[in-house]
Amino acid sequence: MGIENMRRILIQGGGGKQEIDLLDRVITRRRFFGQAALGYSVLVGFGAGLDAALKGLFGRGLVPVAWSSEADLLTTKPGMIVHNDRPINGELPPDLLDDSVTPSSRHFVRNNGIVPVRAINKDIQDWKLTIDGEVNRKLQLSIADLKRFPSATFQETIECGGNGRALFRPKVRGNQWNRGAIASSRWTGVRLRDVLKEAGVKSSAVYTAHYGEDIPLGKAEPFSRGIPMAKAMEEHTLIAYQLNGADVPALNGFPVRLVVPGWIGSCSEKWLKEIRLLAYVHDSQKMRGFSYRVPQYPVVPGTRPPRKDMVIVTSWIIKSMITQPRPKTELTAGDTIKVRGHAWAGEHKVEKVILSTDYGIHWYDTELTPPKNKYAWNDWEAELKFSRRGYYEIWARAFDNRGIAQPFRQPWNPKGYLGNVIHRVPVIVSG
Ligand SMILES: Nc1nc2c(c(=O)[nH]1)N[C@H]1C(S)=C(S)[C@@H](COP(=O)(O)O)O[C@H]1N2
Ligand SMILES: [Mo]
Repeated sequence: MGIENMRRILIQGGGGKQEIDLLDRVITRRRFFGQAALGYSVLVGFGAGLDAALKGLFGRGLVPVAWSSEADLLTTKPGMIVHNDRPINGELPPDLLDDSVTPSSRHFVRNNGIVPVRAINKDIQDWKLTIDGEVNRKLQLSIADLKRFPSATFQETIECGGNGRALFRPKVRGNQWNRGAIASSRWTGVRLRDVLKEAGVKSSAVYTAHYGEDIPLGKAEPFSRGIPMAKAMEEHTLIAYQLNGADVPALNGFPVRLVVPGWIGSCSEKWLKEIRLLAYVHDSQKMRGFSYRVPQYPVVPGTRPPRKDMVIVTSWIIKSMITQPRPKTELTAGDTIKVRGHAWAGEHKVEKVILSTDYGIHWYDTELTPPKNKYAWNDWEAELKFSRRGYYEIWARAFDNRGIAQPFRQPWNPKGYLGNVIHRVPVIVSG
């Protein structure tokens, strides 16, 4: 196995040459508008029809990034390792995720489509959230309507279901997330359950379906997933309008997104515009087949079971990360260093995190700080003394309150979900 935490700056443009030519032309037009009359008001003037107009002009999948200045948003995420810029996907290296509360600029980005113009322009005019389906009263809520419900603020961990995919062997297709497609930030909003109660949940409702305003690419359906009613009614499940006390960043779902903490990130719909209650388990493209599903039983690595044996992924599982020291830190024999990181366990509690520097022969305890609330990650730290020269790997292994621990080798599934193999950080000690 190779050494982890290699920083990869990989910008894979979404399209080929013709598309770039098209984008160049569009960039020119955007610059023109930007200079002529402050891009903001001009774009607002286009109104809600802009996305539709762009689709009509360029066809699905050819919505020009540059027109909507989506690419400019990358500057709001300094230090992000960009895996893909169309759609934008990027993670932060573990050493930049050292804070107890992840700063907004370091909240990873996982997009399936193009960021809505509304989010780029911070335009909440005409924004409405629709609640419909198996409810007694359909609701259409403006931001002001939403803010009339009691507000709640929690530190909530969102982690992409594919975080850790890069560590699967054999390799699995998809964004090659290493460890940084996770954040534990403070989200403010209203409880989904309060809004659903206002609409009146019919006894027939079993599942939610979420819809956002982003523009799908290629032949994809609009990105839509859902959760069972019990999770929807859980007190930490939020319709959020603030991240760390400020507007939700454009890339993370402005103006409003769902936050379904502890569960794979795809449940947390960004740029939210509709929640529909269903009398059946949601069956959109991203709910079916192999999407966000794992086999019911371990499969031979590299093979796929029949579709009927795939089950929907819900909660994350026990996992930890080392945020200090950085990989390949150079030390001198006799040095004592602080080792720190986080641990989290989806719907469960973190019991302990232990460290080894000799491939698991000896283990050391760490000091675990309790999470600020359910679904916040735990911080942990320890001091390690390196007495003798040599090459060491710091291994961190977390256990949940049921005694379930992180594996030493990554169990395999066809789409590379729920990767939670132990984190190993190499250090070099000179004599
Ligand atoms: N509308 C919409 N919501 C979405 C997505 C998306 O592409 N479109 N991506 C989902 C996935 S797969 C993840 S992991 C999280 C990522 O949230 P973040 O980009 O704010 O970190 O958003 C989810 N919500
Ligand atoms: Mo995700």
